[in-house]
Amino acid sequence: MDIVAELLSGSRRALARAITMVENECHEAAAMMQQLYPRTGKAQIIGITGPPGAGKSTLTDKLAKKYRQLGKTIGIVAVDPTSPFSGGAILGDRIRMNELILDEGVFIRSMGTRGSLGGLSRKTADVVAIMDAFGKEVIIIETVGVGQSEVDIVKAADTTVVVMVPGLGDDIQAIKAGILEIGDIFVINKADRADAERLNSELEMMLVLNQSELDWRPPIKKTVASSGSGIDELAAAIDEHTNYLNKSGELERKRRLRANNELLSLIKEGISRYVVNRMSVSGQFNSLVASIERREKDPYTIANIILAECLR
Ligand SMILES: Nc1nc2c(ncn2[C@@H]2O[C@H](COP(=O)(O)OP(=O)(O)OP(=O)(O)O)[C@@H](O)[C@H]2O)c(=O)[nH]1
Ligand SMILES: [Mg+2]
Repeated sequence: MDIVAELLSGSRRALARAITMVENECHEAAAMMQQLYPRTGKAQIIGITGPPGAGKSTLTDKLAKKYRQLGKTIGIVAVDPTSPFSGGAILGDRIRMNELILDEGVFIRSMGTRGSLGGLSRKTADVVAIMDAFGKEVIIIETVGVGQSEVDIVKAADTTVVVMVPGLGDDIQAIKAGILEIGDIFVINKADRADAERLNSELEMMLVLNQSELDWRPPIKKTVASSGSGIDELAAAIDEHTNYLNKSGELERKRRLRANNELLSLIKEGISRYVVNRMSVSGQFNSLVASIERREKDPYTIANIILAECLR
């Protein structure tokens, strides 16, 4: 039986193997994704991001348990753009989900960069798609915040939860504009610590200043993930956001934008690869780069000439 058939019949081993194929940029991965794609689009996808040690894994663990109680099956992808390790290597340390690992209804996978940050967000999206096709009803992407990379990674999510903690010093400095824009829900975790109130009011102010035209006002939820306090309220806020996405047509818009970006980036990659392959045989590409570097030519003109040539 081929991997797609095995995966669709519910084999966890096939699921693990399919993910490894995507991670290793296996030759056959593209053909597999082509077959799986029509079966995706059913899962509820939640992104959880925030600074290192904010309690993302603890929250993910508690949320996953909550969804399990509701009878839903779960996929968890823990993405660490700062780590070269993948698979099971960091499960023990960074993912505090030991009980979940024993639950047949939960599939956990961690991903690192394997040396290159490029492509990590695409791979994450592919892993989510594989879990979706497998039939996971809720998929949680946990990613540690290191700037643009986590913003790209959580773009695969329908609902993004940004986790913050009090007492990190210059709290508000750490709330980068990009983070405010991607947050559908904000969580102040470790709300048992001093300064939680201060962070709350600072964040409230930032959100008012940053209001979008959307009808959704990102709520702020306080949690103590380690004790489970506030988890029900967080799950309720996620539900509310899901309802909002469905009713307002925003889910469709979000997914259309995602499809649009995905298609464009594949086209860009394809054209770049084609051009570079064709022109590097003769050494032409390198000599053009060199002439731009010497300021004999400008990149705008050269790019236009090359594009005109290859789209002719
Ligand atoms: N006091 C307190 N500690 C917490 C809370 N939530 C998590 N912790 C602790 O904070 C530490 C880090 O928690 P994790 O869940 O691993 O945090 P993380 O954001 O997943 O960390 P990375 O994946 O390494 O970025 C652990 O020791 C948790 O037990 C909380 O609400 N209050
Ligand atoms: Mg973690």
